[in-house]
Amino acid sequence: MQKQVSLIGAPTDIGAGARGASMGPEALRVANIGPILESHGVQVLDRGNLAGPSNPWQPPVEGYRHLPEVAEWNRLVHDAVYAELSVGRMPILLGGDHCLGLGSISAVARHCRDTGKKLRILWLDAHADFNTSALTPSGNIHGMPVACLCGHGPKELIEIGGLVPAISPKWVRQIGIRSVDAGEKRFVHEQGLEVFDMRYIDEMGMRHAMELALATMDANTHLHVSFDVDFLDPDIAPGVGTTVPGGPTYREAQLCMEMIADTGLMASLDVMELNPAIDIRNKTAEVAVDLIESLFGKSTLMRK
Ligand code: 4U7
Ligand code: MN
Ligand code: MN
Ligand code: MN
Repeated sequence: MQKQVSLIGAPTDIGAGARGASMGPEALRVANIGPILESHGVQVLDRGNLAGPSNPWQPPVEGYRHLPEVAEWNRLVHDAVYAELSVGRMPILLGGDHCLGLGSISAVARHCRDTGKKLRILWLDAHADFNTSALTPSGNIHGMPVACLCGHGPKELIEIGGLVPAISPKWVRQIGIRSVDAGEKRFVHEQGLEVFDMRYIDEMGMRHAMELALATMDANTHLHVSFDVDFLDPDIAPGVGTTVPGGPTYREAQLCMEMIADTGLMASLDVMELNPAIDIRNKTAEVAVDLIESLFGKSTLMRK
């Protein structure tokens, strides 16, 4: 059966430290995400954009910037993602900043509970996004979604998917990590997240990292990919608010996406943190769409 995909735009930078990720969904559409996926035999429905609170651009309060607005946006994302999964469609969340990974993945976790699927999450990012209000150097909630999903965060965020914690840290595989705050690092180790950082990828290669990251999946696995565009090296993807040098090259990123495609298990996707205000002629949006094509099997020509 033809794969049925729904695009959900979440135009906000409510959890970020720089303005502009709110323009991400439109930039991905301008880069032709819909038609390009259709050219790979996917049926695409663009659900348009969610409409949440505007960004008041206030300083953090008790360790969180814009907590009520972040909660509201995440509720909207949760409901939209859950609705698509419930009717058998594959949601692609077009961010928006990465705080919304919380709403998206809490919906996916709930769907997996409904259907008895085993959830695995690939978190492609320069950052671990495992801060809490006590650990965060910025108060920006886009640095906290993984911790919130694992039950470490404020009530209004951790309860969004109905069950606390929404996920176990054991279900998460992080790839491309190269910027983790001091307290956050201790917490990542303590909670036992599986992290394939850039040092690991340098030494062992992307292929080996992905083989291990994908190893425990089986036919009953729902694979969720949360793609923070700052995962990529800033040379190929300058259009993000929090660039960190030394990320995966174009070829390494392609291999990562191709190996995910080969599993045939990806059932939901977030494309986050693209910031067109910082981009150069939509180059980062285009590279993101190019990599998403590979996630949908673009490069399998030689294998079939
Ligand atoms: B992203 C940071 F301090 N760790 O918490 C923080 F370096 O979704 C960055 O991965 C978080 O882009 C980046 O503010 C969040 C910082
Ligand atoms: Mn992130
Ligand atoms: Mn990041
Ligand atoms: Mn970022």
